[in-house]
Amino acid sequence: MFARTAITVRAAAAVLLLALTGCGNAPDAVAAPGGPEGRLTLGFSQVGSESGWREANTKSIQDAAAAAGVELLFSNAQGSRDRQIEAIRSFIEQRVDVIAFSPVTETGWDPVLVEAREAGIPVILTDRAIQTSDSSLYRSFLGSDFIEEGTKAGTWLSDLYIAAKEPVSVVEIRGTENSAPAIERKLGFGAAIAQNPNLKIVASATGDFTRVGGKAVMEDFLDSTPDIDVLYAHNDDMGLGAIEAIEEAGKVPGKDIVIITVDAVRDGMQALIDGKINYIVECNPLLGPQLMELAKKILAGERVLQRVVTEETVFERSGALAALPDRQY
Ligand code: GYE
Repeated sequence: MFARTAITVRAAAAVLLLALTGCGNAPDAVAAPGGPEGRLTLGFSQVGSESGWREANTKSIQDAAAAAGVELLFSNAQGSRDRQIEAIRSFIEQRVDVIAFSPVTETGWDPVLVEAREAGIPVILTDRAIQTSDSSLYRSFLGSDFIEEGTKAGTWLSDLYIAAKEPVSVVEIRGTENSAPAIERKLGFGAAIAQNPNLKIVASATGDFTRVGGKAVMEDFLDSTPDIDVLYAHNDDMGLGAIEAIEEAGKVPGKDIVIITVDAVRDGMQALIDGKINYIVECNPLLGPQLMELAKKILAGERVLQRVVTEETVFERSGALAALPDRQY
């Protein structure tokens, strides 16, 4: 279903999917929640703890479960797909009411999701999508539109260099290989900067969404690539790691090299205020309350949308200054 030959194909498929499903799945029979005192039991497999975004996401899910009276079985896969599959199997064995997970990579999920379906346990994807030919393997996917995030980053950059007379060298630090956000943030960005023929991606490598990874990749880029004008990092943490490398190389981040990141976590926003990052595309990690609501609705046999997109904005310095004091993450 997730063909990516062109963004338009994907968008059209999404519209078609909504039309075919009539904006949601058929309701299931009402199941009796099986946790202590009849509470809903939710098994959640988290990607890991690679970034500030992930920490905020974990806290949001744990807080929302407590507030909603949901019995949460939380498992951290530390970046391993195999560990996520094991966690999902153990949730099936424990006969939880609902399984939710944030898939570390896009592929390889069908067999374990078939097992969940055979056990009659509904699955919700949060944050990241999967590639599957059978979209009935999950009931809903709650998370950001990563193509849109990449598009916002690329459009801002295209506009910034609208009057450029010379080629602009862009380096890219990608997220975890084969993860939905890394694939789609690249796609959206690439399509948007194609509008400005002066912009060229001269180097691209993965920093695995971590600060350490971002720093190491930027060190390599600074050694191997002359005259870098722009850095596009797929998250704040990798951008912050890259900033360390840039400063250690005697350059001024935000001035000698224009920096764009995604997430808008507190440390990223502070770097934007300090002039070290120039533009941040927001990615909202506070998915917990919506996840609890979806789980309860599914269990009550209500219809839910198969795709729930989170609302997000973008920040330049002035916006970051205004938003930071009230920021939860
Ligand atoms: O942007 C990054 C994290 O999947 C949206 O994963 C998430 C991404 C987020 O580690 O910081």
